[in-house]
Formats: sequence, C-alpha cells, structure tokens
Amino acid sequence: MDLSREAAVLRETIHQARAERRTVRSEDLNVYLGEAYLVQEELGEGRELKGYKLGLLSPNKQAQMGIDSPIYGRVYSDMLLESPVSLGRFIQPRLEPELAVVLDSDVVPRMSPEQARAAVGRVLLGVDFLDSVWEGYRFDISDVVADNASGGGFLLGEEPLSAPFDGLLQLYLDGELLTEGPVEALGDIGERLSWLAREVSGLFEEVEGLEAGQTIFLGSPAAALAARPGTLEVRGPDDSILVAELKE
Ligand code: 0L1
Ligand code: MG
Repeated sequence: MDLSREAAVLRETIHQARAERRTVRSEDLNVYLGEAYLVQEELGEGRELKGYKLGLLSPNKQAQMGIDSPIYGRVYSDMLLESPVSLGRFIQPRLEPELAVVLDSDVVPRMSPEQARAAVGRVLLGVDFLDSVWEGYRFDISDVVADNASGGGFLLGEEPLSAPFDGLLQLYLDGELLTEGPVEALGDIGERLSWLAREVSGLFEEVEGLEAGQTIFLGSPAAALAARPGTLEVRGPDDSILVAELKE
C-alpha cells in the first residue's frame, strides 16, 4: 500500500535520524495510527523478525497520548543483545525492567486469552533498552509507533520463571534501586497476547498472529530510566535475577 505524503516524510525522517544516530524534532505531521504501523513495518524491511514488544501499558500514559490500548513494536534479531552492552550503539537509551514470554505454539487471531496463555512456553526476565529518534522523547502517538515504539534493544534472562508471576520488577544500577513496579500492572498475559495477535493480523494480511518461537516483551510496570554505564541488575518474581554490564 502506498504511504501518504506525510507518512513518507515521517518514514524518511526516522530512517535518516537512525542512520546518522541523531535526534530530531517531531513535526506534527498528523499521520494516522494505522499508517504509522505501516511506516514501522517498512522501516524494518530486510531484518529478521524475532517477536514484538508491548509499550505504553499504563492507562495514564495512554490517556496522555490519546489512546486507550497499548502500542506494539517489532523485535528484530539484531536487537537481541548480550552482556556487555555498549550504550554507544544507541541514540538516547533508557532502561525498563520487563517480563518476556517465548511462545511454544502459534497464537492466531480470535484465540481466547486462555488459549493464548496455553501457547506460552517460557516466561523470562527482560530489559527493554528504549531508544528514540525524537528529541527528549517528545513525540505524538504516530511518531513513536512509526519509530518502532522506541525499540532499541533487549536483554533476556536465562532461567525460566515459575508461576505465580507476581511481586515487583526492580531495576538496579551499581547496587542502587532506580526504578520498580508491580508485575500485576502488566495485565493478564493471555489477554495481552490475544490482543497482539489480533492487532498484527488486522493490519498486515500476510501475518497470521504470533508464531511459535517468537519472543514477546510484555512491557514495563516501572518508569523508564536514562541508561548509563555500570552493572545492571533486574530482579523479579521467583527470586529471579538478570545481571549485565553496560559500557560507554
Ligand atoms: O516500551 C515502552 O513502554 C515505550 C513505548 C514508547 C514510549 C516511550 O518511548 O516512552
Ligand atoms: Mg518497554
């Protein structure tokens, strides 16, 4: 499908800013949300899709952005990182503690939340390295969706977590607790997955929901925090811990 002139400008703006690793000011192009997702997809052309991320989970943040559901971005193979992580690869990185699921079987549109939940293989700790081309993270909803929901990179924990998935998700840097939030704020995993399967299929005819093997980052219940070098620890349910080194 051809993009409108405004959406094509948005795509080029993001493409250039990412290529030159610099920020840019939002221009109020008034691209509608569906087209912003098309821009997101076009900007990922040629990269290997490994899953999705959910963002803007909190109803307060959604209301500020004029939406009433989360957004999603795409997770490509080059975004799955390992320690040590060099922060120099990003433009203006921020960190969020998250949970992620790896799917054992497909989640097709119209599956019930219970069926979607049954498709979950492993639940893992994760870190979302947000990165945005938009100066100071000032954007409208279409800007941020087109820019892959500020998707920069991700870390995944190694040990699968056991239910119940409750308590806190906490992020420490050099031993200092910097941000945290309740796992409960992530919402029901089955509902999130069945929603996401419907959304990706509704917009892209060639996509039949979510596929076995894909990793879905479920979003964060904690405020994002500017990244800096140091020892990163994420602590979560079941005494789980993910440790990584962040370098300049
Ligand atoms: O992962 C997220 O929840 C962030 C989505 C985009 C909004 C932002 O960059 O803060
Ligand atoms: Mg996130």
